[in-house]
Amino acid sequence: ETVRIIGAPMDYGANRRGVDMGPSAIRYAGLADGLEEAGVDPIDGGDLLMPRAEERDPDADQPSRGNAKFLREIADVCRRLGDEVADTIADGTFPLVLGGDHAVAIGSMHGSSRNSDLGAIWFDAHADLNTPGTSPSGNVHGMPLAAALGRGVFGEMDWARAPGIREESIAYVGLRSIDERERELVRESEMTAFTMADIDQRGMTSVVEDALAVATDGTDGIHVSLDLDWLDPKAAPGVGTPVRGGVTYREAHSALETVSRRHERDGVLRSMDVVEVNPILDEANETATLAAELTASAFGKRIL
Ligand code: DIR
Ligand code: MN
Ligand code: MN
Ligand code: MN
Repeated sequence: ETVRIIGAPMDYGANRRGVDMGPSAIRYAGLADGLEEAGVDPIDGGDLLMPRAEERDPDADQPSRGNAKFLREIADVCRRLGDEVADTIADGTFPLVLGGDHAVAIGSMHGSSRNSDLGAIWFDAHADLNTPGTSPSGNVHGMPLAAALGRGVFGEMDWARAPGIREESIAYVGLRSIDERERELVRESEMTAFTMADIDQRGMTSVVEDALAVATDGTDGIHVSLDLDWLDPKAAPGVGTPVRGGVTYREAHSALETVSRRHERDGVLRSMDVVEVNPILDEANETATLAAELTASAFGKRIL
């Protein structure tokens, strides 16, 4: 299969600068070689162009912006990214989106679900269910799932709801940091939430098999969104919002190998994001290297 790498060097959605260098760092860490070793054919679609955050006003006025920062800039990038993801799929190619902060997932899920029912697996420490009205931080990287599900009002980005995504087809894996307003939503929603405690009790492979069952049930394919802060900060120090008690290096590989085994069997994977790598906060590009390795695992790279 052919994988098209789409760089989305966006850092409007996180309050730490540097995540815009993620796509460069992940490429430098050997992403294309890893994908070739996994047996897929990578092509590099380059990076989406966007203004630097310093050139823009995070609080520019627009109706129903709430406290969301850079909403206009994020809307512009996500609209273009959505089109590129949809075109990539229409060409019979797999879109692999490199962030940038997690707000890019608004674009990738919109593009990936335009003509089909899409499930999603959210590998993240966080629930990403805040809205411009509820977010404690105003950072849109904590809101992409709310936007994709049509929850909350996102100013002029009122198109953000991903057309083919339903709550019951979404599974979280590895949750451990949830804001007060999000906790209620996760409990009440029809989404399936596997927390770190579930991984402790049941092991990663079994949890991810269940997450795959949720995301593939009644859908045409799945989106995998991999936020590197899912991992423990010891394994992935280069992220803006580290949370201790995360997934280990081996558990992470096991999770993505489980996804790839299912994909090899019945081609379930439709699109993927790899987000939140921040090279400024990293140690010798370790987190970008891990991001590249985990992506290769998702596409079938094995030890033997
Ligand atoms: C936090 C952080 N819940 C927020 N979210 C992150 O700002 O809404 N998501 N880092 O991955
Ligand atoms: Mn996230
Ligand atoms: Mn359908
Ligand atoms: Mn996160």
